[in-house]
Amino acid sequence: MVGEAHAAELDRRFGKAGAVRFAVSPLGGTVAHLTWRDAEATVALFGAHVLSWRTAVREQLWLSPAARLDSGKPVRGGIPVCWPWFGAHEIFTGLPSHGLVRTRQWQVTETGAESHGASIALGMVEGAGRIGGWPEGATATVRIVLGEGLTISLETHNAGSAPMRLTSALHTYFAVSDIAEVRIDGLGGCTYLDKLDDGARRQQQGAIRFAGEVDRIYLGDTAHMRLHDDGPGARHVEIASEGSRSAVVWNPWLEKAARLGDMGTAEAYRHMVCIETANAGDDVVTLAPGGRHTLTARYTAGR
Ligand code: TA6
Repeated sequence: MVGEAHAAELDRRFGKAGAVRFAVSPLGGTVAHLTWRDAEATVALFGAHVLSWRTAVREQLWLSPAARLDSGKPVRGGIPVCWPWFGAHEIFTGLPSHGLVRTRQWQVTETGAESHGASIALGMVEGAGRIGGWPEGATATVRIVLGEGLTISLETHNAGSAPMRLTSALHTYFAVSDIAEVRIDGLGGCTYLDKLDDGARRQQQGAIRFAGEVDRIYLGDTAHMRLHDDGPGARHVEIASEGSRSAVVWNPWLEKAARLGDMGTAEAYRHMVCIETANAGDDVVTLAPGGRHTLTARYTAGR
C-alpha cells in the first residue's frame, strides 16, 4: 500500500487526535507528524528518520534542500539511524556505510499521546537473513518522544543464536546560524579519534570550535554535551546520552560538502553541525544471544 491510502490506513490504526497523524510528504514518502503543545516533529517511515524537530522558537534540525524519501539514497540531514554498524563495516567493505537501515522502510508498531509527550515506535521488519550483512536474529526498534524536548532511542535485540558486535549512531544534524559561531562543551579532556588523520588519538582541550572540516569520534564520558550557537538569535541545545561511551562530531566544511553533492547549496555546510550519540570507535557493544542494548539521545533546546 502506498501514498494516501497508506497514510489513511496508518491514521486509522495509529493516529492520535492532536498528537500523531500520518501524511504523504512532498519529499516522496509516508511521514508521521507529532505535535505536543507548541512543538512539532516529522518522522519518515523511510529509515525511521526524524526530518524535523520544531520548538516554539525555531527548527532545531538541519535538512538538505535536496533531501528525498523516494530516491533510495540516505537522507542528508535530520537524524539518520546508523545500525547495525557505524561507518564502514569492519569486515565487508562492500557493505553500505553506516549500516543497513537508513534506506529501508520501517513499520509503525505503536504511537502514544501522554501528558509528557507524543510518541511513535517503529520496527525494522526487513532483514533476518534477507539482507547481506544483517546479524542473524537481530532486530531494531526506534522510539521517538516529542515533549519538553526530543528523545530518540535505538533498541537492539539479539534474538539470534550467536553473539553480535554492534556499533551504531543517532547521526543528528543540528541547524546552526553559522558554523564559525558554534562551540560544543562537555567533551573537554576526552580522547578522540581524528578521522582526518588516520584515526590518530588526541585529547580535546576545552570547547570544540570549527575553522575547517572536523570528523572525530570522542571516547569516554560523553553523557552530557551542549551545543552553543553564539550567532544571531543565540541559543543552545543540551544533549544527554545513555547507553553510549562515544560521540561523533562532524562538519564537512566546503570541499567535502561539495564532494557529497547532496547538501543542496555550496554554503549549506555553514548551517549544520553533526553531534552524534553513538556506540562507535572503541565503544563496541557485544550482545550475547538474547541480549538487548538501548542507545538514547535526549535533546533540550534552550533559548
Ligand atoms: O559521522 C561522521 C561521518 O562518519 C563522516 O565521516 C561522514 O562520512 C558522515 O558520517 C556522513 O556519512 P554519509 O554516509 O551519510 O555521507
